[in-house]
Amino acid sequence: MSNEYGADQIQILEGLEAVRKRPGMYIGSTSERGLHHLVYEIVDNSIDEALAGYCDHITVTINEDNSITVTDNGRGIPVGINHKAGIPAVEVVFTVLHAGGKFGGGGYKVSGGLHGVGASVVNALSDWLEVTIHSDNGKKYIQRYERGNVMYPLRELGDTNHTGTEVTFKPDGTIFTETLEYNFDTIKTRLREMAFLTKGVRIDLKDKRKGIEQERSFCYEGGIKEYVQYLNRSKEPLYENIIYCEGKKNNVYVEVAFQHNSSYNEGCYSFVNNITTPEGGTHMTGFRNAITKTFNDYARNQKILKEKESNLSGEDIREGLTAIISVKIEEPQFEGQTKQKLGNSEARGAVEGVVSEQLTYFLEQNPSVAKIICDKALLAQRAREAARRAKETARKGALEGMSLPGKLADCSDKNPENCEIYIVEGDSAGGSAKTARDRATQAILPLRGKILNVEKSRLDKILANKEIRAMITAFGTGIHDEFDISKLRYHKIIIMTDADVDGAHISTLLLTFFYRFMPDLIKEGYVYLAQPPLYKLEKNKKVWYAYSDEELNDILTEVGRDGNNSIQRYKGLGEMDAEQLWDTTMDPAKRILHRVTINEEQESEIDVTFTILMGDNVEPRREFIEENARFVKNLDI
Ligand code: TTJ
Repeated sequence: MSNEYGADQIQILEGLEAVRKRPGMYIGSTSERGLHHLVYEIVDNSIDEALAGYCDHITVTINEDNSITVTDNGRGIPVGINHKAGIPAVEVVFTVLHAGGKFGGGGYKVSGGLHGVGASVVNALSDWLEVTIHSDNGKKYIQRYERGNVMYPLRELGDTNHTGTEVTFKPDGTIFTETLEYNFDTIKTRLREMAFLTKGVRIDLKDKRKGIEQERSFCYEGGIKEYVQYLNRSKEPLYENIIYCEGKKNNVYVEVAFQHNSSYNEGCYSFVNNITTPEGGTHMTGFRNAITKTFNDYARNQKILKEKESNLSGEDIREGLTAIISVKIEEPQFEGQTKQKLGNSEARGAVEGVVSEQLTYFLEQNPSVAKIICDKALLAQRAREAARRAKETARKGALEGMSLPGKLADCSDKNPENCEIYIVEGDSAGGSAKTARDRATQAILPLRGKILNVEKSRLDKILANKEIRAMITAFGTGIHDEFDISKLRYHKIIIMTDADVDGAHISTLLLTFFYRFMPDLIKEGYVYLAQPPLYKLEKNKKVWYAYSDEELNDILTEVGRDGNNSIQRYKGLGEMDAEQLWDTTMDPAKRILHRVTINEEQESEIDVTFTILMGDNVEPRREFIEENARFVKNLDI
């Protein structure tokens, strides 16, 4: 098959009616997430052009009316007549389903996961869409569509002195009924990721909406090497080099970059054709196999590992490792329930081969870096031994059922679906909560003081911590590989802390622990934050509670601002008696709970969020807090 693909090579499939009838089938959902997928879908086309080597500048504009404009300086979508369809190729791209993605070999198309469905899907789900092409024949062309329908034949608009494509679309409000408003930060994060994954391409993002105008620009000559540097920006790298391997095997193009930092967490992220694969897959397996084998071989050869010592485990080598694994493959197969796992077996061999070969060479050339990594892994191995013993004790305890923590006031109902556990800051608030609770369904676990920061401790120390052990035994699920959601003893885990900065900090420490040790607890929606009131207002023996300044104002407006008002600002949960605590924060009929969720598409950002908020590195922390008005940005609280 030749690499020249023009007007004729587009296969023609279905009509757009099906897309409008069942939009979820094509873009996952019609929520805010689906709305944003429209943008990525269009940008993917320009990225493909960049990967083909013909485009190095892409702009994305959020217009005042929440329509989106994407431009690139590529070759321009072909305007010649497609002979199968008898219409210009560009019209096929926008009106025929599946036309955009599969040109049949000759290039790595971004296609898979939830997107890769093609520009016609975006067109079908838009109120209107306009495409302008600066063709290499020196002419400019335009066409407009409304809800997928052609408004007029492709129109020539005179001369042009450059090439490129410009698309503007306005999502259809009858399809996207939840929201039509774009989120600058969401798009920003995705475009930054795309820029890291496509080295050398400049992506500009502009928000033109009144009052919130802003601009960002991303361009990384170093590609995924710079991505690793970015992910480690708030950490302490163990060596200067970012190790980089690149090559092509089995028709799979492989790129890997990594660097260790002084933390104890692994942050490895994998991509296929620029699409994130949160569940990994064959490319990730190939990478892991390669580094495990290569480091063990090296450590044995250099006698860093003594004859009697057992091999370093993969986990030991990945302690504190930040890595990006990016493969480009012609026909990616996605597996798993959510299609987020790469299945192509040739990718395993390709990554394993490229990494083993080039890493072996790198270690020979850089013995001091090799030594640092081996030493870190050896320490990890020893700590893991100690942790295994601690875990064993913890697990035995849990199995024998004798070890529910002493401070836990358990509920009497034994059906987890009915049960909730309140994790409460401080013994005094814990006491009130124990008095206030519904004993049948609500358990209370008071925690003393600040809880251990799991970002800064090794496993053995974490598992020796009393508060941590109390939570693990109370939940019943176990941790890490042994985590078993079916053993969860409460279907609501509710963090209840003071409504101040310290309370927020404790909530973050707890969420960090959950995220690192029992991530599915958060991912499957079992974790909540309670919202205690900020104010109590009394007037003529009647009582109101306000959960925000705004609400207090509303209540004051309603009851009148006069001398009979007595307003109390709660400084902490401890200031409420049991009855008040029940009324305001614990009564299932009245309380406000916020479910904690994770956006899996942005997991690399969550990791950074935790590190910045928890770390000692003051500068990025201040920057982060200044840049993000909301508390923990990537946990949608
Ligand atoms: C196709 O083969 C001939 C040369 O150009 C190729 C092409 O289609 N390039 C291309 C498409 N560049 N940019 C696009 C594109 C850009 C946007 C914003 C939207 C869409 C659907 C395609």
